[in-house]
Amino acid sequence: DTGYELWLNYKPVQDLPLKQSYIQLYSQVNLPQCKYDEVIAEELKGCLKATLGITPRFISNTRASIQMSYCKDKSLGMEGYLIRNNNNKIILQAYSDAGFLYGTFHLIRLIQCEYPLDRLNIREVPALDYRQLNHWDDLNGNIERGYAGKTLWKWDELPERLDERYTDYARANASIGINGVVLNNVNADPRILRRDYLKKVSALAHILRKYNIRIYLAANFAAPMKPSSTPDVMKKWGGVGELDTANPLDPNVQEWWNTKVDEIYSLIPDFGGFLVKANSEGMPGPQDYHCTHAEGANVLARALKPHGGIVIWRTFVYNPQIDKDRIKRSYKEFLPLDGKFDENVILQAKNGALDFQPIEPAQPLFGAMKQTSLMPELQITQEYIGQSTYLVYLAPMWKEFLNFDTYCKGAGSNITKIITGKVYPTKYRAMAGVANTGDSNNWTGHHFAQANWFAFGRLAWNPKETIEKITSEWIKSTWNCDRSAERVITQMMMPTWNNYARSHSPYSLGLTTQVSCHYRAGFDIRANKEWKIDNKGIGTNRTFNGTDYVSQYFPTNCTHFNDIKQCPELYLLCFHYVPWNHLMKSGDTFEKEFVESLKQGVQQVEENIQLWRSIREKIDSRRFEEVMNCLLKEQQDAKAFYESAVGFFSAYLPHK
Ligand code: BDP
Repeated sequence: DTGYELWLNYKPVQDLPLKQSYIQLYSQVNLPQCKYDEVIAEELKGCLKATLGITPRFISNTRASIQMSYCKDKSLGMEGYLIRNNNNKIILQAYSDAGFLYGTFHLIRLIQCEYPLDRLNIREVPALDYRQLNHWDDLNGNIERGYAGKTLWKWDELPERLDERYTDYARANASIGINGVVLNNVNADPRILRRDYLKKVSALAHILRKYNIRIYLAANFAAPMKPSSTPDVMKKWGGVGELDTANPLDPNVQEWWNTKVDEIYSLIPDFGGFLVKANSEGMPGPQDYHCTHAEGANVLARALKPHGGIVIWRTFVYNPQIDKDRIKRSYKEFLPLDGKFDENVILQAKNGALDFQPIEPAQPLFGAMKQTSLMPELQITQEYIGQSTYLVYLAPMWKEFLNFDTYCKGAGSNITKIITGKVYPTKYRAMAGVANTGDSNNWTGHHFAQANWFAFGRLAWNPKETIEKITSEWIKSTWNCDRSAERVITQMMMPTWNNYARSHSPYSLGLTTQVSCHYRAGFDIRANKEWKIDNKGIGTNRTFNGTDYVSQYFPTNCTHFNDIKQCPELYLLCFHYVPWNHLMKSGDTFEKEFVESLKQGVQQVEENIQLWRSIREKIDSRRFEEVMNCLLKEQQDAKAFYESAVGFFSAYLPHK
C-alpha cells in the first residue's frame, strides 16, 4: 500500500459470516435516479469488487436488496439521509440528491468497518451546512505551510488536461462530507481572477461538482487595480484590473467587482464565493481607504448576492504597533461591526486568538458576535504542530475547542452550540480547515496526518461525534487491521496532541518555535518579546492588571481566567505570569510540573516506536517502514527540541 487510497482503501472483508450477509444485501442496487447516480454506481462497483468480490447489479425495481429512493422528510434537508434495514432490504432515503451521495459513502463505511447490518436505523443530517477545506496553495505550485509536497492543482496543464487525482480528491472529500473548497492561498495572488485562470478553475469545478463540492476562491482586495498602481506588497503579483484604486466606496471599484463576479458565474454557475484576508500581515484591504472591514466585505457581498454567493471574511488581524498585546486586535476590530455586515457575509475566525498554536483558549469573538455568522478556521496542516514529521492527532484539540464554554448565554454555551445556531439563530453554519494535502504519494506526507483530514470532515459534519468512533472508523478503513492492532494504533494516536502541547507549548505558552519555520525550538528568540521570563517566573500577564485580555471573555470565564487559582491550568501561561514556586492543583510547584511537562514529547514518541514495532506483522511493509521512518525522525527532533528547552529554561529555574 502507498497510502494513496486514504480511508477509501477497500480490502476484502475478513469476517466470513458477515461477508456473506453483505454479499446478499449489496448484490442488487436500485439507484435513486438522482444527479449522483453515476458516481454512486462507480463507487459501489469499486468498493464491492474489492471488499466482497462481487459486481453489483443495478436494477430498477423493488426486488433490489438496496433500495435508494426519495422521501418527503423535509427535515433531512439538502444533504441528510436515512438508512434502515427493512426485512433484509437496505433502504437509503433522502429528501435531496446529495443525501444519496453521502448515504452511499455511509453504506460503504458499514462494510469497511465490518458493522452488522441487521438493526440499521441511521438518520444523518449535517450539523453544519458549509464544511470547507481551505488550501493555502500558490499559483506557482508552492503551498504556504504545506508539508506534503506541491499543490494538487496543475495550473499549467489546466483546463485541457485533468489529472486523475482531482477525482480521487473529490471522492475522499465527499466520503467525509466536505462540500466546499477554497483552491488558493489567503495571501491571494490576484491573477486567480484573470479569465485564463477562471477557465482552469471552471474545469476543476466540473469535476468537484460531481461530488457536491463547490469551489470558492481567495480574492485579493486590490485585484481591481492596474499593476502599476498596486501597493508594494502586491508587486510580486500585480493587480489584474485597470483602476487606480480599490476603494470600496468608489463606484468604479464596485462595478469592477460586479462585472468580475458576473464573469465568474458565467464560467462556474455554482461558484461558492470569496474568501478574503484583508488588512492582515500586509495584505491590502478597506482600511487602506479608511473604510471598515464591513464596508469592504459588503462590496464583494453585493456583487455575489444576485448569484447566491457568499463572502468569507477573515478576522485574523493583529498589529503590534497599536496593541501591546496583539491577540486583542480581532475582537477590538470586529465586535463593533456586529450587525454591519451584509447578510451573505460570514466571518472566519481561527480557533484561538494568537495563531494556530498547539493549545490556546478559544477566540473571544465566539459568542460575542450575535448578529454575524462566525465560522471557525481550524488548521489541519500542522504548521506549529510538528508539520509532516510528528504524529499528532488533532481531533482531541478540536474537541477541546468545540467544547469550550463561552458562557455567552449562561453555562453550556459552548462553541458547538454557537456555530450550529443553538445559542443565537445563525444564518450560516460553517467550519473551515486549512488543508494538509499536497502532491505526495499519500496526500498528506505523514500517513497518520490523513487522520486529521478525515477527523476534520467528520467533525464538520457532526461536531458532537465522539472521537472514539471517528478514530476507530479511520483506523479500520485505512489500515484494514484486526482489533488488537486497532487498539494499539488508537493507543498511539490518542495522547499525542496532549503530549505535544505539554512539551512544545506547555500550559499554553505560545510561540516557542523559530520565527520563520515554526518547527525548531525558538525559545531564546521569543522570550521577553512574546512572553516574559526571569528567575521569578514565566508567562504573560493578561489579567486586569496586565494587558486585560481576560476582559474580552464573558464574566464567568473572565473571572476564572483572571484568577491564577481558578484559571484552568491548561491555559495558565496564556493568562498569567506564573511564579516558579506557584502551587499547582497536584500540590507540586509549577516549576516541577513545568519541567516534567517538557519531557512528554520524547516519552510519547519513544512509546509510539515500541507500539508501532509491536504490530509490524499486521501492517503492510511499505506503510510500516514509512511511518517508522517518521517516528525515528520525530524522536530525533523531539530530543533536540527538549534539549534546547532544558538548556534555555534551566538558566531561569530556581532548582537547576
Ligand atoms: C500564519 C501563517 C501564515 C499565514 C497566516 C494566515 O504562518 O503563513 O498566512 O497565518 O493565516 O499562521 O493568514
